[in-house]
Amino acid sequence: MRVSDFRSDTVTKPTEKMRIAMREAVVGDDVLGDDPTVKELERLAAEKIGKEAALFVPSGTMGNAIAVKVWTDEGDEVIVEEKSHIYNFESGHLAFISRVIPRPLPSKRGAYDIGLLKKAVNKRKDYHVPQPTLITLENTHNFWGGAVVPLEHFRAVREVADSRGIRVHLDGARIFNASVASGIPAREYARYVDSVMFCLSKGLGAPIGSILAGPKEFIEKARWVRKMLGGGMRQVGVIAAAGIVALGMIDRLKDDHRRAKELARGLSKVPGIRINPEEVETNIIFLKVDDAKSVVQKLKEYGVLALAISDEDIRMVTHKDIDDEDVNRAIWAFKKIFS
Ligand code: TLP
Repeated sequence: MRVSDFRSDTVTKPTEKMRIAMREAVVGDDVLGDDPTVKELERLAAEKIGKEAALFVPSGTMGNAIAVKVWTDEGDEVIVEEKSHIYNFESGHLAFISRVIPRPLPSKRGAYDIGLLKKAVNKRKDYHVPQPTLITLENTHNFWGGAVVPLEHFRAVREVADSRGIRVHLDGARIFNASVASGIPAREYARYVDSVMFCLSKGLGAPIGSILAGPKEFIEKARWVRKMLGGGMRQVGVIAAAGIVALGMIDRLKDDHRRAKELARGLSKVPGIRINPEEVETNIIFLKVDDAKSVVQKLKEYGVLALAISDEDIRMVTHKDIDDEDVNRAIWAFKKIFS
């Protein structure tokens, strides 16, 4: 039976072009600085995102963890959005690796209330009080259902950060989804942040790997921290080669967005499922049902995989290995379950 895997856009298999590129990649020892394929990927990635330099890292989590470590000192405060991945889903590296205190703030679909943000950064300079040195943003915002955080919000956050000399890091795991959905180049979003992490291994289809980008001096320190965390990889050009191919796959994200919308529209007509298709902006959809776990279990019997995120929330993600037939099969399976 064909399996339609909507659990995440991380599940994509490498394309034929990627496999050929991987096989033919010219490699060297990247820890010693001589893997030409990695260097090429880092050059292309920095150019694409409009930053001075870039570093290839094994995962998005490591990219975010390195950024926090480089920008902060132990005991600093880091402002995070309350539903953000960096705060909720990265095994607590803020505390474990950087020893900083996260300050979660609420948001509207990933955009902070600027009044609250100002209040949070305008801390009394008093040695009782942890001082914020970093603000984090996430675009698209995963647990706000792939919401696109508007560019004006980036400008506003930059202004607040500058008023206190605070850094801004963007978890841009899916920044190209935001870019394709809004028509705004990814580098425009990146302009307003000091550093950005984006994933090659999600909608762009690479099997492994993310990019951390920022000023040259930041990336030099990041390389140091990556090694400390055991993320120095040797002949990793074999993987970077797939990453180079992935950078050429940005345009196809629009197909994922169209399919997510179609899926959401189809599901919104099924009694028992609560979803607003108007809120679906990119490739992630969240739907509410009475018992998410049992629905996900039944879906599996129809060859449809989804994730139960809470007792009543199911997340489904479209990606390059999901086609129109998979979308139709998923709608059909839900109809069966709820009939
Ligand atoms: N997200 C994964 C899971 O961890 C939830 C997914 O399936 O969506 N930032 C954001 C916004 C992410 O969504 C993810 C992964 C990461 C960072 C971490 O990337 P990896 O998995 O490469 O460490």
